[in-house]
Amino acid sequence: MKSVLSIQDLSCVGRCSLTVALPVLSAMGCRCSVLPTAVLSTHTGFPNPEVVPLTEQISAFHDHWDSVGIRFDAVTTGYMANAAQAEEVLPLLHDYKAQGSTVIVDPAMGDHGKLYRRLDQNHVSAMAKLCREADILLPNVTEAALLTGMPYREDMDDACLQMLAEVLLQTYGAHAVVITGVTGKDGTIGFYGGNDRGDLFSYQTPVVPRQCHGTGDLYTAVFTGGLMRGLSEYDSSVLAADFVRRCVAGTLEVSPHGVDFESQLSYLFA
Ligand code: PXL
Repeated sequence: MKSVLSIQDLSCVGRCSLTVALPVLSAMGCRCSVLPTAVLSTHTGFPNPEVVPLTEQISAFHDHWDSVGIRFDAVTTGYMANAAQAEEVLPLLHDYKAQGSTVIVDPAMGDHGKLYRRLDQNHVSAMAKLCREADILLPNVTEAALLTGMPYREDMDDACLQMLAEVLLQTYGAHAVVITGVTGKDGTIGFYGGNDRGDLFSYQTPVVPRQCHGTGDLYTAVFTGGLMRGLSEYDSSVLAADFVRRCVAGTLEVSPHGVDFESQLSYLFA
């Protein structure tokens, strides 16, 4: 059984980050371990959450796992509560990568052209350092723009997306980059990606016109599960995009509680 470590916050209410990664990766047959970098009463889409950062615990947990010889096939990162957390996660990614783990970084820090609440430019710089450790980078269009300094546009054409993907590959040195949440022409949504072998790839599926919270976290979890099954980056991305679409379509009420993925989990079983 493949083992995955998911490093991100535990938002107690609101279906994102670890409360999505854990059930999805379990459904996909992975042994999923977690490193909660912070505990929040809700994600930051709700007003005024209570936030308990666990910044000092990050290296302590890592040291303990090291001392008892714990290893992971893949290590994934997502939202960090502040820039200091990303700095703390950096040596951990470096070590696990050196031990042969596949490092997947979702630089979760914004959407629709804006940073999430409570985050600032320091956060972007700290996340950029994490991205340098990534084997695979999974930004959405907003994050790709923030990480490259290129202007954000809702409707990027293929030439623009190709440039974004190539600049990300060159700047961060990942083996593959998949830009998610790419809006296509005629009501479609999908991804645009590339890898260090020079392949470029994209995929579009009819959009379900609802803005749901936590879809990026869902995407990263399914993508990781796909990769652990031995699927290519492209096939893992298609699996993730189709699954997110299915969940959004099945979500009856758009709310900060995210998408109703639970009733769809059986589609991820082997
Ligand atoms: O889904 C991204 C995410 C994760 N965790 C927390 C968030 C957000 C987005 O707002 O606030 C705490």
